[in-house]
Amino acid sequence: MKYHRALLALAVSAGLSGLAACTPADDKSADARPAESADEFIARVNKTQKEMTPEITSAFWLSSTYINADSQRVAAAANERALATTNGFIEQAKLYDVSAQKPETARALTLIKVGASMPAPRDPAKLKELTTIASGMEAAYGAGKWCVDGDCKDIGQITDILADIEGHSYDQLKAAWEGWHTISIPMRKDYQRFVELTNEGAREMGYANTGEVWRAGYDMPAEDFQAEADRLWGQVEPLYEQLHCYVRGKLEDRYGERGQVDGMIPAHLTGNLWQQDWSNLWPLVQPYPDAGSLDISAALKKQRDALLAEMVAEAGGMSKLTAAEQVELERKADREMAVRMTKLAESFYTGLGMPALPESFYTDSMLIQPRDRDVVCHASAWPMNTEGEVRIKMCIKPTEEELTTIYHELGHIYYYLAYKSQPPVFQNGAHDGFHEAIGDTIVLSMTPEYLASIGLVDKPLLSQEAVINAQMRMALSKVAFMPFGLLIDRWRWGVFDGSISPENYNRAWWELKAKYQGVAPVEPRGEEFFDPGAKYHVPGNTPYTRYFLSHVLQFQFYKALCDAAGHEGPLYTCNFANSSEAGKRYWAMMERGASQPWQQTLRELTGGEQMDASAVLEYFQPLQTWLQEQNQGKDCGWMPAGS
Ligand code: X8Z
Ligand code: ZN
Repeated sequence: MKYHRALLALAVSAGLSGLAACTPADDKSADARPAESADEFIARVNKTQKEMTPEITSAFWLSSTYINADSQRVAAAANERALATTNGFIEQAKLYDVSAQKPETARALTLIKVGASMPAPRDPAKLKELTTIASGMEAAYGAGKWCVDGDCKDIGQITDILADIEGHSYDQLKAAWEGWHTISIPMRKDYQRFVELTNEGAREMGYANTGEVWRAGYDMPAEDFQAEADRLWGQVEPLYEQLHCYVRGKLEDRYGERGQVDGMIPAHLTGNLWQQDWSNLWPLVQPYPDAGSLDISAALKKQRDALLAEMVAEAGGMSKLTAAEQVELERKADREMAVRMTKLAESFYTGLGMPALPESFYTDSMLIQPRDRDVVCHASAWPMNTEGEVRIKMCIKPTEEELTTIYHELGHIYYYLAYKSQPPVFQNGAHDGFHEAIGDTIVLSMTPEYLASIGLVDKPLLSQEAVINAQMRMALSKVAFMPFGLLIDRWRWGVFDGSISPENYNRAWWELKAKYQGVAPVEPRGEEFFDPGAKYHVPGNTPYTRYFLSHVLQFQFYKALCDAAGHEGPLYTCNFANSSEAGKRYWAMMERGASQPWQQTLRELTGGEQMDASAVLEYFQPLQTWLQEQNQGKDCGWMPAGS
């Protein structure tokens, strides 16, 4: 995701620095008062941001879609300039008495001072070092390959192996999982230095460390934020434990003793490199195989192959084509399929009454993986300027996971479009979890009925068994994700505050994985590895608690939009597609951007001011009951390492 670093790089997000040893409140002496009034200052920040954003986003776009030394240099230099400008703004923002300003100005001043993802040191040499390391780590991740005897696989190929649990042996899955985790070994030193440098930036602006800066961006005291996240996790933890117990049982049925490690799930057996989404275990855990197919990936692959067959027939048949021409046609089919999937997602949004995507979205986005160069395949959505020029960058394949990721990315895109009339300082999510939740809320509306309406599954059966199937499908992606969404920043907060030292990077990582997720590697992962670096958001420096919050918020949004759409009946049956009332409410919320505290924005949509996971539990109530029955008599839970 780029909005935190690109769009708002200047004034809000990319890096913060400030008056050393001086907190925002204690520097209001007359001689420190700047020449500009606060209103003039904010006007200048907005103007600068509008002017500088296109150049920065272009530099970042190039470095993510053409990984080489030149693009890294250009991106690092652009980032350096942006961060230096930001640092100046932050210093100046601290000179104003926020309480003496009109509300809009006060809000803008507050936003400038909080929530940076990359607090940058003031020392120019260190700033340059920081941006060089940042560009280098992201590029190393994007270009990462696992090579055996000169045969190299990229993240897409490795992902495909792990996802296909039926088609690979236990040892093949293990080799692929370990293979990807070789790419981050060289990042360890850089990451350590990155932590030192951003911590210095954080301290210069009056925070204890980078983690505290991250926690300060939620319109509540930074010191209360961890407890808030813990409270939400406490609400869903029992549901997660039931899902864990059931899935582990299925793995033990399949793999015997090797299907668990001290009650934990082996890291290479969840169908996903990071164990964050278990959807690919569907063939193993599907509750009622005869209660209707939900195999969306198969339907998408079939469509893509049909497209190719059409193209081949048009060209006079396969025998008329050279090998090179065949490859070209395959690419064309891949691209057309990616466009088709994107338009499907777009049609959900336009069906709610939101605008069609601008033409440039389709001409300028990167939808499939290029063949001739390395790119960062990790999906992201980009506001290229402050006026609604938007793109996504993905390596789309015809799978269910990719389809839902498109819906997710378009959530970011429509948020950008909705708040583009706000001044640039307010062009952001109410908080970062809101940004992540927009598209996922739509994904919750992808019920079997909706999927049937777009021709991806057969008309669903209306049995209790079909309900449990549908619930399991959602839980494998949503519930399985939650502890993962929490633990990444538990690790980083510890790294930033020094409680996790470089000698313990990997040990601490696996302790947290054990504690929250109940997953474990089947062989020791010592400090010769740097496993956190094998997850994009660590080298990419994207804060991650946003995704945890999003997984709570999206159920609250969903419930509110279902109410708006006049839905009756159990929450999990709601599909608000084509409801203009739901669309209106959603858009009105999105238009606010960051112009007011998120609590107020949440109230306008849902009636409440608190994040609350009770909608998650309401949604999954049938599955939770079912899981409890299935797990009866089983020895659920696990023994985390070190306990
Ligand atoms: O990074 C993403 C999006 C871009 S903001 C593709 N997500 C997280 C991840 O992949 O780890 C979406 C779900 C969680
Ligand atoms: Zn996202």
